[in-house]
Amino acid sequence: MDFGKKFLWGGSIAAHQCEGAWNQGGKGPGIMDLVTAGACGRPREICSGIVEGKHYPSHEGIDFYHRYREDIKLFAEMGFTALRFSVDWSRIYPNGDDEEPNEEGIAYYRSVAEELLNHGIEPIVTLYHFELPFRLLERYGGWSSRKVVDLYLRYCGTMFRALKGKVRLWVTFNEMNHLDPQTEASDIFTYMISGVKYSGMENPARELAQIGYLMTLAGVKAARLAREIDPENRVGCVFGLTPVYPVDCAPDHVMDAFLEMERQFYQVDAMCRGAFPAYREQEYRNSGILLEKEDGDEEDFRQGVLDFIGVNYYSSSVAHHEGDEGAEETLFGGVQNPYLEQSKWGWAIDPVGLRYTLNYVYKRYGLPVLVTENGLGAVDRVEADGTIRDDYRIAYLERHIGELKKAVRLDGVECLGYLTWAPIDLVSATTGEMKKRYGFIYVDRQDDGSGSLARTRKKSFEWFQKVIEEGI
Ligand code: BGP
Repeated sequence: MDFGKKFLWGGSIAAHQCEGAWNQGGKGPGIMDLVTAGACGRPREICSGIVEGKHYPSHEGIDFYHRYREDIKLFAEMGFTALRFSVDWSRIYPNGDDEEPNEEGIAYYRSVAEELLNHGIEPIVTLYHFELPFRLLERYGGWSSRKVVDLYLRYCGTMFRALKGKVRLWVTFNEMNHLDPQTEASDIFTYMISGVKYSGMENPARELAQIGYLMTLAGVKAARLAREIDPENRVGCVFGLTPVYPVDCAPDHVMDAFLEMERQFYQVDAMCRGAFPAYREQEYRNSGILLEKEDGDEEDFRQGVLDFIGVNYYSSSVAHHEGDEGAEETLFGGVQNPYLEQSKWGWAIDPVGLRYTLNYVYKRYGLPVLVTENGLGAVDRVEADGTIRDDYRIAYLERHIGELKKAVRLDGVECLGYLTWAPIDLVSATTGEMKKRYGFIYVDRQDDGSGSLARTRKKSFEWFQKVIEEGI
Protein backbone atom coordinates (compact mmCIF):
# COMPACT_ATOMS: atom_id res chain seq x y z
CA MET A 1 0.00 0.00 0.00
CA ASP A 2 1.39 3.35 -1.03
CA PHE A 3 1.93 5.84 1.76
CA GLY A 4 4.67 7.80 0.06
CA LYS A 5 8.27 7.80 1.26
CA LYS A 6 8.11 10.88 3.41
CA PHE A 7 8.39 10.26 7.18
CA LEU A 8 5.76 12.37 8.92
CA TRP A 9 6.92 14.65 11.73
CA GLY A 10 4.42 16.64 13.71
CA GLY A 11 1.88 16.55 16.49
CA SER A 12 -1.62 15.55 17.54
CA ILE A 13 -4.40 17.61 19.09
CA ALA A 14 -8.07 16.97 19.87
CA ALA A 15 -10.99 19.33 19.31
CA HIS A 16 -12.46 19.22 22.81
CA GLN A 17 -9.05 19.95 24.38
CA CYS A 18 -8.06 22.92 22.25
CA GLU A 19 -10.87 24.50 20.25
CA GLY A 20 -12.96 26.12 22.98
CA ALA A 21 -15.96 27.90 21.40
CA TRP A 22 -17.98 25.03 22.80
CA ASN A 23 -21.32 26.62 21.89
CA GLN A 24 -20.31 28.69 18.86
CA GLY A 25 -20.58 28.02 15.14
CA GLY A 26 -23.72 25.93 15.57
CA LYS A 27 -21.99 23.35 17.78
CA GLY A 28 -24.12 21.23 20.10
CA PRO A 29 -22.93 19.93 23.49
CA GLY A 30 -20.50 17.02 23.43
CA ILE A 31 -19.96 14.64 26.34
CA MET A 32 -16.69 16.32 27.33
CA ASP A 33 -18.48 19.66 27.65
CA LEU A 34 -20.13 18.24 30.77
CA VAL A 35 -17.05 17.45 32.81
CA THR A 36 -15.32 19.68 35.33
CA ALA A 37 -11.61 20.19 35.85
CA GLY A 38 -10.04 17.81 38.37
CA ALA A 39 -7.07 18.96 40.38
CA CYS A 40 -3.64 17.60 41.21
CA GLY A 41 -4.34 14.20 39.71
CA ARG A 42 -7.91 14.07 41.07
CA PRO A 43 -10.18 12.83 38.26
CA ARG A 44 -12.71 15.10 36.61
CA GLU A 45 -16.27 15.17 37.83
CA ILE A 46 -18.94 14.19 35.33
CA CYS A 47 -22.12 16.31 35.48
CA SER A 48 -25.51 15.32 34.13
CA GLY A 49 -25.96 18.69 32.45
CA ILE A 50 -24.13 21.95 31.89
CA VAL A 51 -23.57 23.73 35.20
CA GLU A 52 -22.85 27.43 34.76
CA GLY A 53 -19.24 28.31 35.61
CA LYS A 54 -18.14 24.73 36.27
CA HIS A 55 -16.58 23.68 33.02
CA TYR A 56 -13.62 25.93 32.77
CA PRO A 57 -11.12 25.51 31.14
CA SER A 58 -12.62 23.06 28.64
CA HIS A 59 -15.24 25.41 27.28
CA GLU A 60 -12.57 27.87 26.25
CA GLY A 61 -9.68 25.53 25.58
CA ILE A 62 -6.82 27.48 24.04
CA ASP A 63 -9.23 29.09 21.57
CA PHE A 64 -7.77 27.12 18.67
CA TYR A 65 -11.15 27.61 17.00
CA HIS A 66 -10.30 31.26 16.39
CA ARG A 67 -6.50 31.06 16.42
CA TYR A 68 -5.75 28.03 14.25
CA ARG A 69 -4.05 30.11 11.56
CA GLU A 70 -1.54 31.52 14.03
CA ASP A 71 -0.93 28.06 15.53
CA ILE A 72 -0.51 26.31 12.20
CA LYS A 73 2.00 28.96 11.20
CA LEU A 74 4.06 28.07 14.26
CA PHE A 75 3.81 24.33 13.48
CA ALA A 76 5.06 25.10 9.98
CA GLU A 77 7.94 27.11 11.40
CA MET A 78 8.98 24.02 13.38
CA GLY A 79 9.03 22.07 10.11
CA PHE A 80 5.94 19.90 10.69
CA THR A 81 4.93 17.69 7.80
CA ALA A 82 1.78 16.36 9.54
CA LEU A 83 -0.82 17.42 12.06
CA ARG A 84 -3.43 15.09 13.49
CA PHE A 85 -6.52 16.95 14.66
CA SER A 86 -9.98 15.73 15.50
CA VAL A 87 -13.29 16.74 14.05
CA ASP A 88 -15.85 17.26 16.78
CA TRP A 89 -18.95 15.31 15.75
CA SER A 90 -21.14 17.82 17.61
CA ARG A 91 -19.92 20.62 15.30
CA ILE A 92 -21.11 18.65 12.29
CA TYR A 93 -24.31 17.16 13.71
CA PRO A 94 -25.07 19.23 16.83
CA ASN A 95 -27.50 16.65 18.17
CA GLY A 96 -25.87 13.69 16.49
CA ASP A 97 -29.07 12.72 14.69
CA ASP A 98 -30.02 15.95 12.87
CA GLU A 99 -31.44 15.64 9.37
CA GLU A 100 -28.81 17.89 7.82
CA PRO A 101 -25.19 18.62 8.78
CA ASN A 102 -24.18 22.02 10.12
CA GLU A 103 -22.46 23.73 7.18
CA GLU A 104 -20.60 26.13 9.45
CA GLY A 105 -18.89 23.21 11.16
CA ILE A 106 -17.93 21.64 7.85
CA ALA A 107 -16.58 24.95 6.55
CA TYR A 108 -14.45 25.34 9.67
CA TYR A 109 -12.71 21.98 9.32
CA ARG A 110 -12.30 22.46 5.58
CA SER A 111 -10.53 25.68 6.29
CA VAL A 112 -8.25 24.07 8.92
CA ALA A 113 -7.31 21.34 6.41
CA GLU A 114 -6.64 23.92 3.70
CA GLU A 115 -4.53 26.04 6.01
CA LEU A 116 -2.40 22.99 6.79
CA LEU A 117 -2.03 22.06 3.12
CA ASN A 118 -1.01 25.62 2.29
CA HIS A 119 1.86 25.17 4.73
CA GLY A 120 2.87 21.78 3.33
CA ILE A 121 1.45 19.95 6.38
CA GLU A 122 -0.47 16.73 5.80
CA PRO A 123 -3.78 16.78 7.68
CA ILE A 124 -4.61 13.57 9.56
CA VAL A 125 -8.18 13.57 10.79
CA THR A 126 -9.43 11.73 13.88
CA LEU A 127 -13.18 11.25 13.57
CA TYR A 128 -13.80 10.47 17.22
CA HIS A 129 -11.58 11.67 20.02
CA PHE A 130 -13.95 11.42 23.03
CA GLU A 131 -16.44 13.66 21.20
CA LEU A 132 -19.85 12.01 21.31
CA PRO A 133 -22.75 14.46 20.86
CA PHE A 134 -24.43 14.54 24.26
CA ARG A 135 -27.94 14.10 22.83
CA LEU A 136 -26.99 10.66 21.52
CA LEU A 137 -26.39 9.63 25.06
CA GLU A 138 -29.74 11.00 26.21
CA ARG A 139 -31.74 9.63 23.30
CA TYR A 140 -30.14 6.28 22.57
CA GLY A 141 -27.86 5.48 25.51
CA GLY A 142 -24.70 6.11 23.44
CA TRP A 143 -22.57 3.34 22.04
CA SER A 144 -24.65 0.46 23.36
CA SER A 145 -27.09 1.23 20.55
CA ARG A 146 -26.76 0.22 16.88
CA LYS A 147 -28.54 3.43 16.00
CA VAL A 148 -25.41 5.31 17.16
CA VAL A 149 -23.25 3.14 14.91
CA ASP A 150 -25.44 4.15 11.95
CA LEU A 151 -25.31 7.83 12.91
CA TYR A 152 -21.53 7.67 13.32
CA LEU A 153 -21.24 6.26 9.80
CA ARG A 154 -23.47 8.96 8.40
CA TYR A 155 -21.27 11.57 10.10
CA CYS A 156 -18.09 9.88 8.81
CA GLY A 157 -19.55 9.78 5.29
CA THR A 158 -20.29 13.50 5.51
CA MET A 159 -16.66 14.21 6.44
CA PHE A 160 -15.16 11.81 3.85
CA ARG A 161 -17.12 13.67 1.17
CA ALA A 162 -16.54 17.16 2.56
CA LEU A 163 -12.75 16.73 2.78
CA LYS A 164 -12.29 14.52 -0.27
CA GLY A 165 -9.09 15.36 -2.09
CA LYS A 166 -7.76 17.31 0.90
CA VAL A 167 -7.50 14.64 3.59
CA ARG A 168 -6.18 11.19 2.77
CA LEU A 169 -5.19 9.86 6.20
CA TRP A 170 -8.08 9.13 8.59
CA VAL A 171 -8.32 7.81 12.12
CA THR A 172 -11.67 6.26 13.02
CA PHE A 173 -11.32 6.29 16.83
CA ASN A 174 -8.91 7.38 19.52
CA GLU A 175 -8.05 4.83 22.22
CA MET A 176 -11.22 2.79 22.35
CA ASN A 177 -9.11 0.07 23.97
CA HIS A 178 -9.20 1.99 27.26
CA LEU A 179 -12.74 0.72 27.73
CA ASP A 180 -11.18 -2.40 29.10
CA PRO A 181 -10.24 -3.32 31.78
CA GLN A 182 -12.07 -0.92 34.07
CA THR A 183 -12.86 -0.25 37.68
CA GLU A 184 -15.14 2.27 39.36
CA ALA A 185 -12.09 4.36 40.10
CA SER A 186 -11.72 5.06 36.42
CA ASP A 187 -15.20 6.31 35.52
CA ILE A 188 -13.64 9.02 33.43
CA PHE A 189 -12.21 6.50 30.95
CA THR A 190 -15.43 4.69 30.07
CA TYR A 191 -17.15 8.07 30.01
CA MET A 192 -14.61 9.73 27.68
CA ILE A 193 -14.77 6.85 25.26
CA SER A 194 -18.42 5.87 25.32
CA GLY A 195 -20.29 8.49 27.35
CA VAL A 196 -21.23 5.90 29.97
CA LYS A 197 -19.78 5.94 33.47
CA TYR A 198 -18.51 2.60 34.71
CA SER A 199 -20.24 3.12 38.04
CA GLY A 200 -23.51 3.85 36.24
CA MET A 201 -23.63 0.49 34.47
CA GLU A 202 -25.96 -2.20 35.75
CA ASN A 203 -23.85 -5.02 34.42
CA PRO A 204 -20.51 -3.48 33.45
CA ALA A 205 -18.95 -6.64 31.99
CA ARG A 206 -21.89 -7.24 29.68
CA GLU A 207 -22.36 -3.58 28.72
CA LEU A 208 -18.67 -2.99 28.03
CA ALA A 209 -18.52 -6.14 25.93
CA GLN A 210 -21.39 -4.92 23.74
CA ILE A 211 -20.11 -1.33 23.54
CA GLY A 212 -16.63 -2.61 22.65
CA TYR A 213 -18.11 -4.82 19.95
CA LEU A 214 -20.23 -2.06 18.42
CA MET A 215 -17.45 0.52 18.44
CA THR A 216 -15.11 -1.97 16.80
CA LEU A 217 -17.78 -2.71 14.21
CA ALA A 218 -18.26 1.02 13.63
CA GLY A 219 -14.50 1.31 13.07
CA VAL A 220 -14.36 -1.35 10.35
CA LYS A 221 -17.52 -0.06 8.69
CA ALA A 222 -16.02 3.44 8.59
CA ALA A 223 -12.76 2.11 7.09
CA ARG A 224 -14.75 0.36 4.38
CA LEU A 225 -16.82 3.46 3.67
CA ALA A 226 -13.76 5.74 3.50
CA ARG A 227 -12.20 3.61 0.75
CA GLU A 228 -15.51 3.32 -1.11
CA ILE A 229 -15.86 7.10 -1.18
CA ASP A 230 -12.24 7.63 -2.23
CA PRO A 231 -9.88 4.74 -2.99
CA GLU A 232 -7.01 7.11 -2.16
CA ASN A 233 -8.09 7.20 1.50
CA ARG A 234 -5.93 5.37 4.04
CA VAL A 235 -7.59 4.49 7.31
CA GLY A 236 -6.16 3.77 10.70
CA CYS A 237 -7.39 3.50 14.25
CA VAL A 238 -5.45 4.79 17.25
CA PHE A 239 -4.81 2.64 20.30
CA GLY A 240 -3.29 3.69 23.61
CA LEU A 241 -0.81 0.91 24.24
CA THR A 242 1.05 0.16 27.46
CA PRO A 243 3.61 -2.64 27.65
CA VAL A 244 2.91 -4.79 30.69
CA TYR A 245 6.03 -6.40 32.16
CA PRO A 246 6.18 -9.37 34.55
CA VAL A 247 7.66 -8.57 37.94
CA ASP A 248 10.15 -11.44 37.49
CA CYS A 249 10.59 -14.66 35.52
CA ALA A 250 8.32 -16.88 37.62
CA PRO A 251 6.15 -18.53 34.92
CA ASP A 252 2.92 -17.54 36.68
CA HIS A 253 4.02 -13.92 36.72
CA VAL A 254 5.00 -14.04 33.06
CA MET A 255 1.59 -15.54 32.24
CA ASP A 256 -0.25 -12.87 34.21
CA ALA A 257 1.67 -10.13 32.42
CA PHE A 258 0.97 -11.76 29.05
CA LEU A 259 -2.76 -11.90 29.72
CA GLU A 260 -2.87 -8.33 30.94
CA MET A 261 -0.94 -7.15 27.89
CA GLU A 262 -3.21 -9.10 25.56
CA ARG A 263 -6.35 -7.53 26.95
CA GLN A 264 -5.41 -4.37 25.06
CA PHE A 265 -5.47 -6.09 21.69
CA TYR A 266 -8.83 -7.67 20.96
CA GLN A 267 -10.09 -4.60 19.08
CA VAL A 268 -6.78 -4.28 17.22
CA ASP A 269 -7.05 -7.95 16.24
CA ALA A 270 -10.64 -7.40 15.08
CA MET A 271 -9.66 -4.46 12.90
CA CYS A 272 -6.46 -5.93 11.48
CA ARG A 273 -7.33 -9.58 10.93
CA GLY A 274 -10.67 -9.31 9.18
CA ALA A 275 -12.77 -10.98 11.89
CA PHE A 276 -13.91 -10.35 15.44
CA PRO A 277 -11.64 -12.67 17.45
CA ALA A 278 -13.18 -15.99 18.43
CA TYR A 279 -11.01 -16.10 21.56
CA ARG A 280 -12.70 -12.97 22.84
CA GLU A 281 -16.15 -14.43 22.34
CA GLN A 282 -14.98 -17.54 24.18
CA GLU A 283 -13.88 -15.36 27.10
CA TYR A 284 -17.27 -13.67 27.09
CA ARG A 285 -19.09 -17.00 27.00
CA ASN A 286 -17.02 -18.11 29.97
CA SER A 287 -18.65 -15.25 31.90
CA GLY A 288 -22.12 -15.92 30.51
CA ILE A 289 -22.01 -13.03 28.02
CA LEU A 290 -23.35 -13.40 24.50
CA LEU A 291 -22.68 -10.60 22.02
CA GLU A 292 -25.61 -9.28 20.02
CA LYS A 293 -24.43 -9.61 16.44
CA GLU A 294 -26.22 -9.24 13.13
CA ASP A 295 -25.96 -10.77 9.67
CA GLY A 296 -23.59 -8.64 7.70
CA ASP A 297 -21.24 -7.89 10.60
CA GLU A 298 -18.81 -10.60 9.51
CA GLU A 299 -18.60 -9.16 6.02
CA ASP A 300 -17.91 -5.73 7.49
CA PHE A 301 -15.02 -7.10 9.52
CA ARG A 302 -13.65 -8.80 6.41
CA GLN A 303 -13.85 -5.64 4.31
CA GLY A 304 -12.84 -3.13 6.94
CA VAL A 305 -9.22 -4.10 7.67
CA LEU A 306 -7.09 -1.09 8.61
CA ASP A 307 -4.37 0.36 6.40
CA PHE A 308 -2.23 1.46 9.33
CA ILE A 309 -2.18 1.30 13.12
CA GLY A 310 -1.88 4.42 15.26
CA VAL A 311 0.03 4.00 18.51
CA ASN A 312 -0.32 6.40 21.42
CA TYR A 313 2.57 5.67 23.73
CA TYR A 314 3.27 7.25 27.10
CA SER A 315 4.15 4.65 29.67
CA SER A 316 4.54 1.04 30.74
CA SER A 317 3.49 -0.91 33.81
CA VAL A 318 4.16 -4.09 35.78
CA ALA A 319 1.45 -6.77 36.01
CA HIS A 320 -0.29 -7.32 39.31
CA HIS A 321 1.14 -10.26 41.21
CA GLU A 322 0.64 -11.84 44.61
CA GLY A 323 2.35 -9.83 47.31
CA ASP A 324 1.92 -6.51 45.50
CA GLU A 325 -0.61 -5.20 48.03
CA GLY A 326 0.38 -1.66 48.89
CA ALA A 327 2.39 -1.20 45.68
CA GLU A 328 1.69 2.00 43.80
CA GLU A 329 -0.97 1.56 41.10
CA THR A 330 -0.58 3.01 37.62
CA LEU A 331 -3.38 4.89 35.87
CA PHE A 332 -3.74 2.25 33.16
CA GLY A 333 -3.72 -0.82 35.43
CA GLY A 334 -0.84 -2.73 37.01
CA VAL A 335 1.78 -1.37 39.39
CA GLN A 336 4.77 0.93 39.10
CA ASN A 337 8.13 -0.30 37.89
CA PRO A 338 10.95 0.35 40.40
CA TYR A 339 13.46 0.74 37.54
CA LEU A 340 11.65 3.75 36.10
CA GLU A 341 11.17 7.37 37.02
CA GLN A 342 7.72 8.88 36.86
CA SER A 343 6.27 12.12 35.60
CA LYS A 344 4.66 14.46 38.12
CA TRP A 345 1.36 12.75 37.34
CA GLY A 346 2.73 9.27 38.06
CA TRP A 347 3.21 8.12 34.45
CA ALA A 348 6.31 5.90 34.31
CA ILE A 349 8.91 7.16 31.83
CA ASP A 350 10.04 4.25 29.68
CA PRO A 351 11.62 5.07 26.30
CA VAL A 352 12.52 1.42 25.65
CA GLY A 353 8.81 0.65 26.00
CA LEU A 354 8.23 2.63 22.81
CA ARG A 355 10.65 0.45 20.83
CA TYR A 356 9.08 -2.63 22.42
CA THR A 357 5.54 -1.51 21.51
CA LEU A 358 6.39 -0.58 17.93
CA ASN A 359 8.10 -3.94 17.39
CA TYR A 360 5.24 -5.79 19.04
CA VAL A 361 2.54 -4.15 16.95
CA TYR A 362 4.37 -4.19 13.63
CA LYS A 363 5.51 -7.79 13.94
CA ARG A 364 2.09 -8.96 15.10
CA TYR A 365 0.16 -7.46 12.18
CA GLY A 366 2.67 -6.56 9.47
CA LEU A 367 0.84 -3.26 8.96
CA PRO A 368 2.58 0.12 9.01
CA VAL A 369 2.47 1.90 12.35
CA LEU A 370 2.24 5.61 13.04
CA VAL A 371 3.22 7.03 16.41
CA THR A 372 0.15 9.19 16.95
CA GLU A 373 0.96 10.46 20.45
CA ASN A 374 3.99 10.61 22.71
CA GLY A 375 4.98 13.33 25.14
CA LEU A 376 5.52 14.53 28.68
CA GLY A 377 2.94 16.34 30.79
CA ALA A 378 4.82 18.74 33.06
CA VAL A 379 4.48 22.01 34.94
CA ASP A 380 6.34 24.73 33.04
CA ARG A 381 7.78 27.85 34.61
CA VAL A 382 7.97 31.14 32.80
CA GLU A 383 11.28 32.81 33.76
CA ALA A 384 11.58 36.50 34.53
CA ASP A 385 12.89 37.09 31.01
CA GLY A 386 9.82 35.38 29.55
CA THR A 387 11.59 32.19 28.42
CA ILE A 388 10.44 28.65 29.19
CA ARG A 389 13.38 26.29 29.57
CA ASP A 390 11.75 22.88 29.35
CA ASP A 391 14.87 20.74 29.35
CA TYR A 392 12.95 17.88 31.02
CA ARG A 393 10.64 17.72 27.97
CA ILE A 394 13.61 17.72 25.60
CA ALA A 395 15.22 14.91 27.62
CA TYR A 396 12.01 12.85 27.54
CA LEU A 397 11.45 13.27 23.81
CA GLU A 398 15.12 12.80 22.93
CA ARG A 399 15.22 9.41 24.62
CA HIS A 400 11.95 8.31 23.03
CA ILE A 401 12.99 9.44 19.55
CA GLY A 402 16.30 7.58 20.07
CA GLU A 403 14.34 4.36 20.67
CA LEU A 404 12.06 5.12 17.73
CA LYS A 405 15.12 5.36 15.49
CA LYS A 406 16.33 1.98 16.73
CA ALA A 407 12.92 0.48 15.94
CA VAL A 408 13.09 1.88 12.41
CA ARG A 409 16.78 1.47 11.60
CA LEU A 410 17.74 -1.66 13.52
CA ASP A 411 14.48 -3.59 13.88
CA GLY A 412 12.96 -2.81 10.50
CA VAL A 413 9.66 -1.51 11.80
CA GLU A 414 7.70 0.22 9.05
CA CYS A 415 6.85 3.47 10.77
CA LEU A 416 5.00 6.21 8.91
CA GLY A 417 5.83 9.00 11.30
CA TYR A 418 6.12 10.42 14.77
CA LEU A 419 3.53 12.82 16.19
CA THR A 420 3.93 14.34 19.63
CA TRP A 421 1.19 15.00 22.12
CA ALA A 422 0.76 17.81 22.03
CA PRO A 423 2.71 20.37 20.00
CA ILE A 424 0.96 23.19 21.84
CA ASP A 425 -0.29 23.39 25.44
CA LEU A 426 -3.94 22.41 25.77
CA VAL A 427 -6.41 21.08 28.33
CA SER A 428 -5.48 17.72 29.85
CA ALA A 429 -7.98 14.95 29.03
CA THR A 430 -7.79 13.03 32.29
CA THR A 431 -7.50 15.96 34.71
CA GLY A 432 -8.99 18.89 32.80
CA GLU A 433 -6.09 21.08 33.89
CA MET A 434 -4.10 23.58 31.85
CA LYS A 435 -1.19 23.20 34.22
CA LYS A 436 -0.35 19.75 32.82
CA ARG A 437 1.45 21.05 29.76
CA TYR A 438 2.85 19.10 26.81
CA GLY A 439 3.61 21.70 24.15
CA PHE A 440 6.59 23.16 22.33
CA ILE A 441 4.43 26.28 22.37
CA TYR A 442 3.39 27.78 25.69
CA VAL A 443 -0.15 29.13 25.95
CA ASP A 444 -0.73 31.83 28.53
CA ARG A 445 -3.84 30.36 30.11
CA GLN A 446 -3.96 29.33 33.76
CA ASP A 447 -6.35 27.11 35.66
CA ASP A 448 -7.89 30.08 37.47
CA GLY A 449 -9.02 31.48 34.13
CA SER A 450 -6.36 34.18 33.91
CA GLY A 451 -3.96 34.64 31.00
CA SER A 452 -3.92 36.35 27.64
CA LEU A 453 -3.84 33.15 25.53
CA ALA A 454 -0.64 34.49 23.94
CA ARG A 455 1.63 31.87 22.38
CA THR A 456 5.37 31.67 23.23
CA ARG A 457 7.99 29.32 21.80
CA LYS A 458 9.56 27.17 24.53
CA LYS A 459 13.18 25.98 24.44
CA SER A 460 11.93 22.65 23.04
CA PHE A 461 10.53 24.45 19.98
CA GLU A 462 13.91 25.08 18.45
CA TRP A 463 15.15 21.69 19.56
CA PHE A 464 12.30 19.86 17.76
CA GLN A 465 12.93 21.96 14.68
CA LYS A 466 16.45 20.49 14.56
CA VAL A 467 15.17 16.96 15.16
CA ILE A 468 12.92 17.31 12.12
CA GLU A 469 15.76 18.75 10.06
CA GLU A 470 17.98 15.78 10.93
CA GLY A 471 15.23 13.34 10.01
CA ILE A 472 14.83 9.66 10.79
C1 BGP B 1 -4.25 10.33 25.54
C2 BGP B 1 -5.38 11.05 24.85
C3 BGP B 1 -5.16 12.51 24.67
C4 BGP B 1 -4.29 13.19 25.68
C5 BGP B 1 -3.20 12.33 26.27
C6 BGP B 1 -2.55 12.87 27.52
O1 BGP B 1 -4.74 9.20 26.15
O2 BGP B 1 -5.58 10.51 23.58
O3 BGP B 1 -6.41 13.11 24.47
O4 BGP B 1 -4.93 14.00 26.54
O5 BGP B 1 -3.64 11.04 26.56
O6 BGP B 1 -3.39 12.69 28.61
P1 BGP B 1 -3.66 13.86 29.65
O7 BGP B 1 -4.15 14.99 28.86
O8 BGP B 1 -4.66 13.34 30.58
O9 BGP B 1 -2.35 14.12 30.29
